[in-house]
Order: sequence, then C-alpha cells, then structure tokens
Amino acid sequence: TASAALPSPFDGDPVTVALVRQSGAGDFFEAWGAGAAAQAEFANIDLQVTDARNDNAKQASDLEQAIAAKPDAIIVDHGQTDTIQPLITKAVDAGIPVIVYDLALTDTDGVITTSQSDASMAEGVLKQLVADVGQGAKVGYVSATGFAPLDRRAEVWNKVVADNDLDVVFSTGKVSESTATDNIPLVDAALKQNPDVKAIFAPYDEITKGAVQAVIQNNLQSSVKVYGIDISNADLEVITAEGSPWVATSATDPAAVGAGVVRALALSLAGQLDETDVQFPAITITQDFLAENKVTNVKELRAAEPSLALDDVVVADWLPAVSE
Ligand code: SR1
Repeated sequence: TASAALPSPFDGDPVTVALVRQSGAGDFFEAWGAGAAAQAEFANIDLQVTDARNDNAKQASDLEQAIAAKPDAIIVDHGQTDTIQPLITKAVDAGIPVIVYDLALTDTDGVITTSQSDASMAEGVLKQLVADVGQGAKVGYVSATGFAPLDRRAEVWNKVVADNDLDVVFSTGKVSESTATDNIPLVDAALKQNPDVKAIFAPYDEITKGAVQAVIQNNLQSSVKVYGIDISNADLEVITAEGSPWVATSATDPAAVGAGVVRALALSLAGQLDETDVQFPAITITQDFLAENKVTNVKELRAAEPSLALDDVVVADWLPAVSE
C-alpha cells in the first residue's frame, strides 16, 4: 500500500503502459520484468508486456502495435538502434511519452533514457582482473556487439586492454534465447586453441555462465579466472561453488532496476522527474566478499549490500521502491 496518496494521473483508472521487450529470457531479464511488474502494480499502472524473444523484426512490429494502441506511455527494454529508433520517433511525434532502458538512440529528443552504470561496472571488475593476473597477461573476451550495455562495456575493455598491454588471444561470444548454452562450445573451442589464457572477461551473466562451464569442462579452473557482469541466484550458486573460476562480477539487483525504470516513467508522467537520463549504480562483488559475508543467494546479498535496493533512486513519498 502507498504511504501517500497517488497523484494524477495515477489516482483514477489504471494508467496503461506498453512494455516492449527485445527479450525476457535469462536470469537478469526475468528478475527485471518481475521488478517492473511489482512497481507498476504499486503505482496503478496496467503494464502490457510483449517479448520479442530476440527477434528484432518482431520487437519492431510489437512497438508499431503499441503505438497504434495509444497507451498512456511506452517503455522499450533493449533493442537494435536501426529497427527501433524510427519507431521511437514515431511514438514521440504521436505525443506518447517514451522511456527506454539499455537502448542506444541516435535521437533522444523527448525520450527518457535509462541504463545501469555500465562503464563503472566494467571498470570495477576489470580493475580486479588486472590486479589478479597482471599487465601483459594472456586474456580472452566473450561478448557480442549491437547491444547497448555490451557495447558500453566493450569501450572500457578496449581501454583497459590498451592501458595494461593485455594480450587478447581470443574474442568470441553471442547473445541468443539460450545464451549460456550457446556460448559453451564457442569458449570451449577458444580454450582448446589457447589453454594458457589467464583470464576471461565475459560481461553478461548468461555469457559468463557459458564461459565458466567451458573452463570447467577443459579442467582449467585452477589456471583461468573468469570475470562477469550481473548477479542472480543461479549465478551465486556458480560463483560460490568450490574452486569456481568466476571470481568477480559487477552487478545491480535486476529486479530493483526494472522497478526503477517504471518509477522514472511514473515520476515523469506526474511531472516530477528532473532528469532525462537515469543511471542505476552497481557494485563490484568478489568471491571473497561472498565467502566473508556467507552470501549464497540474492536475498542474502541484498541484506549484505542494502544499496542494491535503489531505494534512494527516482523515488517520491508516494512512490517508494517496490520490486517484490
Ligand atoms: C544482451 S544485453 C545483456 C545485458 O543487459 C542488461 O542490462 C544486463 O546487465 C545484461 O548484462
């Protein structure tokens, strides 16, 4: 229940919001969607969700249909600039408020943009990588291009590689509806060619899990460390397993971020959002921190790191952070 009465336009019939997603698959996206739904329910928002399952043409057609339905607002979660930008412009021209999460736009006029602090996430975990394996070490990179957060993390990676003379002996990776499984054979092949690699940067937890599995099946877990991004219960199980090569990750609580995106939209519709770009801060989590604090799941991590709740980010008396 709200501690303060909801302001207009949330004080009458439910506010209709279309959430147009590129994909809802995987730990991060499932938790993000649940957080968005919980915050929407709190704010009297009727959230109508479409999931394109990584089919960019379908996401474009989902967005076309959302615009035609004239909702009170649209949230676009991830997407390809080429296919989505023209439709964002169309929605703005039609007077529909639009907020995007993790989407690179060429024209942000009239749009609220949101993301995690991707640069600091990558910096946090790569600082640990360089401290662990040293300058000039042989390293591997597993990611994909064309996804805004991965492209932002790649910029940091390229700089860290150059600044520390890291020897990148392989670059591979893909995003799909089965990202973890699909990356295992890619990293497996790369490791068979380069068994002397010292570290792998795999900056998306589904990809990280695939990389970890490939390291283990090549029996390289004592010589290859893996650095990831994101966190979930399944990830924590992998990181905290005895002898796991996944030694550090930078993360938000994805449910808190999904909720935060809905709050940013709600504040904007109420005329109370002062910014047009909202960044959700992340933390870097090491295997040692988890062991010291006896953290084995997200609930325990939230207790150990209360800042993950984002309960001071885009909030109001009438709109506290609600992600469960
Ligand atoms: C395919 S892009 C995957 C990333 O987007 C989210 O924001 C998560 O952090 C994930 O790593």
